[in-house]
Amino acid sequence: MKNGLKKWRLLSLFTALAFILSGCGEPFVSALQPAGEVARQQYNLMILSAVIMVVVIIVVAIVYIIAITKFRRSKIGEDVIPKQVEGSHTLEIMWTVIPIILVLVLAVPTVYVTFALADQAEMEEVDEEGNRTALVIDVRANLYWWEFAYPDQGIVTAQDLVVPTDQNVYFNVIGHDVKHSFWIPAVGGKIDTNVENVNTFYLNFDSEAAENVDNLFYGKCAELCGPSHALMDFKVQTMSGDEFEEWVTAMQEVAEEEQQPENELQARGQEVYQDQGCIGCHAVDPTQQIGSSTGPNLTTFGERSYVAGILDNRDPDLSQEDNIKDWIRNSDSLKPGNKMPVYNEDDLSDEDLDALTEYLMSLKVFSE
Ligand code: HEC
Ligand SMILES: [Cu+2]
Repeated sequence: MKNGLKKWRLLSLFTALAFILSGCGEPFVSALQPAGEVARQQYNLMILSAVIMVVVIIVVAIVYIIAITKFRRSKIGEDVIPKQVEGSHTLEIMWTVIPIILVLVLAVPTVYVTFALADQAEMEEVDEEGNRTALVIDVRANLYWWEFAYPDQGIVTAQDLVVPTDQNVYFNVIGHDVKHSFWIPAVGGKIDTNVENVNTFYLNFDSEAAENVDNLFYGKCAELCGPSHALMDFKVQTMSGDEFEEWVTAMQEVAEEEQQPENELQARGQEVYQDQGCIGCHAVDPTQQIGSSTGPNLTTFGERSYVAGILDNRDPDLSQEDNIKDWIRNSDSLKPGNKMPVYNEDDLSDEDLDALTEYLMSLKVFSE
């Protein structure tokens, strides 16, 4: 009975694990389906070390099984002492040399790739006019949202990182409040976003792999940072180099010519936005300095795939409109401990919420 119970427990543990791990296989968030050169090199290292470990385990298990079956007392007799191998030169050389070879096979590519991926010389390269040629993005992690600035382009966005495919993209990462970690599992990383220093690394996004996932990768905070750590998600929108240039231009144009409401409802929503003090924490100007507002920049909010990184706008059962209203009314229960106030019916009437939502959905720069 006791034995049966134990087995049953083990079985349920494996069942639960199988369920949990089956969530890891999605190509937009799986480190096991690398979607760029950096991820591929990291993946190869993982496979190499896993293979070496498995080979070692198999060899040791075989030797162990031989030892306990072949040399059983019941088999070879009570008083027999098998041949002793103490001091055997051949054996000692074997179990010294083989591990050294294995460690070298593991160490050489690991050190090589580590240094290659840490090489940021390209980040300093400039063209004849002295402009940096590589794309550099500043990342600032906040409890529990992400801000992305393009210093050479003079624009800022949040929650949805926008990047071109098939080129190296350099990241300077910092944390605003506590330590977080910037991780796009399918594309590489992770890297700590420290409060006291800037960390730098690069990634590249493969256009074919990006097409496979509808140009949307998932990013995560990978350092336990507070009650909503698991909800500190961001998304990565990928596009071709040319399209990216167009996106940058569109962003820069919005900065010069503010987004204007297109109808009465949106205009009413914009008023509500100002009256309610949303503007105190959220900019709708893409040229705001990184870190200058206490909430995500909303210039491209209408184009985001998710609200607050967690409510899927593409969900057929819930529209973007529902998600926005849900967030404004219940942000605290959706993301416990986040820094946005909750607006209930006393603060914000249903009519005002309708208008406000309409206005927020109209905040677009690229897709019309
Ligand atoms: C005290 C500052 C503050 C005020 C005031 C505030 N917010 Fe926020 N808001 C935040 C923060 C911080 C977040 C990010 C929350 C998170 O994801 O952890 C946020 C997130 C959001 C998001 C999701 C953004 C995204 O990119 O997905 C929306 C939409 C939003 N706020 C709308 C509003 C509206 C509308 C108002 C006014 C009625 C408002 N906020 C007032 C701080 C504020
Ligand atoms: Cu975190």
